[in-house]
Amino acid sequence: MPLYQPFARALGWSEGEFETGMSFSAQIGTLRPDNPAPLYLQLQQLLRDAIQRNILTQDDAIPAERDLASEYDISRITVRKAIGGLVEEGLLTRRRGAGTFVAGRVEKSFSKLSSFTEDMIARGRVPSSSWVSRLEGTVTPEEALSLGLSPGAPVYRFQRIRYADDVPMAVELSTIAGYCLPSLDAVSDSLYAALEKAGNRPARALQRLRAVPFGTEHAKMLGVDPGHAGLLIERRGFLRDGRAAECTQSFYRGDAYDFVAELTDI
Ligand code: 16G
Repeated sequence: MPLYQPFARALGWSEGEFETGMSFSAQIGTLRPDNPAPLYLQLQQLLRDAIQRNILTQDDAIPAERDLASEYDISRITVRKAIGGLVEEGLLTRRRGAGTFVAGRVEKSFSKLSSFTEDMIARGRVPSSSWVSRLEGTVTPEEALSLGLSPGAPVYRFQRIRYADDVPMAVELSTIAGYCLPSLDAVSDSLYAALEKAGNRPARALQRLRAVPFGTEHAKMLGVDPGHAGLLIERRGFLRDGRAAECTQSFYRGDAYDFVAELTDI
């Protein structure tokens, strides 16, 4: 079997050397017969370690199910269970018609006023959402202060679980000033697309970020254990004329994101 390309790259080997090298199991390791752990967990651990040690890096392909099954001499069901678990964890991602790949962390710019949908598309991931709630109401005293609205002013509240390639990445709770959207139903896949259509997409935002352990409810929505590391980003978005449009709390999975910012000396 030709040398698995990502490993060859990690070793700094050239193209030609791919052809003569080791098998996938020789690179990421083999299952140990004396290990009492179930085989699927052992295979998961080998893949997890290889990702942590950068033997497998973002966008590297994982060999096909039948190839892994024959190489490790295990059933395809065992391979499927191992890979499925890592896909659920967000370490691997399935691309329809192309195979399974190392998902990598999402790099999110801290200096660009982008939406979740735009962030994911820019990284070749497929964004989607599921609705937790979608409500019309009037401002709470806290929202009135943070959005600069008068008591009794109408607002829309949207709570969504956000996915990338079907892996849950974040839970978001957005409060939008009533004058920014024509109706509750105006928002389908992307909130910013709906705001843009209404001519009310935020042009400026203030953000703050802090580390939070996920509580039971958010952990359940994101398929992680309670206490799992999370990042809470609060964004307050303003229209070009200075009026506040959005106040959103985004709870991101800490293991899925890297936040990057460009700093200059001016
Ligand atoms: C991002 C924004 C959030 C905004 C959402 C709109 C951060 C920290 N937060 O998650 O404030 O409401 O995108 O996304 O970037 P959408 O247009 O895909 O619904």
